[in-house]
Amino acid sequence: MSQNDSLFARAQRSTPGGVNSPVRAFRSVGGTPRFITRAEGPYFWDADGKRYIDYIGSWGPAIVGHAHPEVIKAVQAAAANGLSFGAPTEGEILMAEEICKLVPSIEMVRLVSSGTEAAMSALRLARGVTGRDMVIKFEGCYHGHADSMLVKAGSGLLTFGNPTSAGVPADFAKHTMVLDYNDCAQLEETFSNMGDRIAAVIVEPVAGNMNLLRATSEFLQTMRRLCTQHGAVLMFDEVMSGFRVALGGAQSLYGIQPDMTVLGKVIGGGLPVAAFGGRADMMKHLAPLGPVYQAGTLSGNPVAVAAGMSTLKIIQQPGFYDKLGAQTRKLVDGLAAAAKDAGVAFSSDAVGGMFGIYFSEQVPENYAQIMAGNKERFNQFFHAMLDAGVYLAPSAFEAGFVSAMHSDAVIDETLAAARGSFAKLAA
Ligand code: KE4
Repeated sequence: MSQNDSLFARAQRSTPGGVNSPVRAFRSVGGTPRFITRAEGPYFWDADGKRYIDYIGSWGPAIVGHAHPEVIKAVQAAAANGLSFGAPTEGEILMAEEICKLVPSIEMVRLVSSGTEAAMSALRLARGVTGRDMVIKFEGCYHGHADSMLVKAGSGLLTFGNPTSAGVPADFAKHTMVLDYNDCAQLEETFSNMGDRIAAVIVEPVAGNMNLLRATSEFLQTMRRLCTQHGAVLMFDEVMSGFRVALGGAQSLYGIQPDMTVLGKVIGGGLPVAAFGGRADMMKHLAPLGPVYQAGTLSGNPVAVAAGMSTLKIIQQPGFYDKLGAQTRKLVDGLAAAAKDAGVAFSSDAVGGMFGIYFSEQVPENYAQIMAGNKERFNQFFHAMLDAGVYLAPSAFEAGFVSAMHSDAVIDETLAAARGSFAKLAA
């Protein structure tokens, strides 16, 4: 029995499913999760001592590479001064100023400890600001596990939400409408039916939780126009795309200014920092200034902020995103070429440092096309790559992530493993 097997068996005795977040359990791909002992640069090692080229990067945070010396040094220095004070620190000011500088649509920002907390708080703020209850989200987008976000498309004309999770009362879901990603007509119709009841539209402007899916410019522009016209808050959930697809996030690529933005992952550099921010006139509704309550013991934690600030400094180095984008594009184009040579139906896409791989002829343009992909083929490819020392996201419905440490040699090693893996599929 491998160390991973014995650790997994033991973990399941004390933790539901043996994991602290469901996607880590390999339920979608089958097999035994790898228990990671350490990580460095583009690599991590499992409990059996096997090295992997890592393409999840903690689901986005490890953009400068694992255990970057500058980040580790910043964390060690901060930790030596104490771990948490429950009182304000200068570091939180520096982080807030940096976020406002890098994301111009954010005039004020509140730090929290997870993307879920950031999205949940931002939605409460939008409801408080507008005095309205309805929120629109899109099928396939994930905004954390707050009750009102665990909602799937309802039946019937108005697509009122139904819970996707046990434990979520129908009443908590009924104020969430779930529409189709990239469907402008449906958005227009919904706003014309009830625009004056909509508090916010929340969207992943580059989606990464159904696999990578790009929003069309028309989709986001329609959203922006309708929210302005009807007084609804346009909220970009850039927890994943923020500082990942570009320094200014997806909003800088599309040239669209949301009213609020949700951030996470990269701004913590691997430690728990997330944030929500936007127009100052909206943010001032937050306690202690205004009537919308929100709080957090570890919000703005000094050690986590040190990791985040160090990471934000590194990604602002000249050419960082040109290089990251080039490496990611080299990866996805190389994968497509290898699949073609093997005669496997496959496509791929990349936006900045995140990518999608699809076992379908064309790059999907909506949720239905993603769902039509060959999941079994993905699972076979996932395990063939895992055996070859390449760790992809353990689900056909997740995006992948490249770091600044994924050099040409690392990408070439990955593509060699892919050629062998595609050959196995074609056999
Ligand atoms: P957290 O609460 O997991 O920090 O963030 C929730 C969240 C919110 N918004 C977006 C766009 C996100 O991608 C996420 C979290 N992403 C997943 C990756 N599919 C985290 C991985 C996991 O759940 O373990």
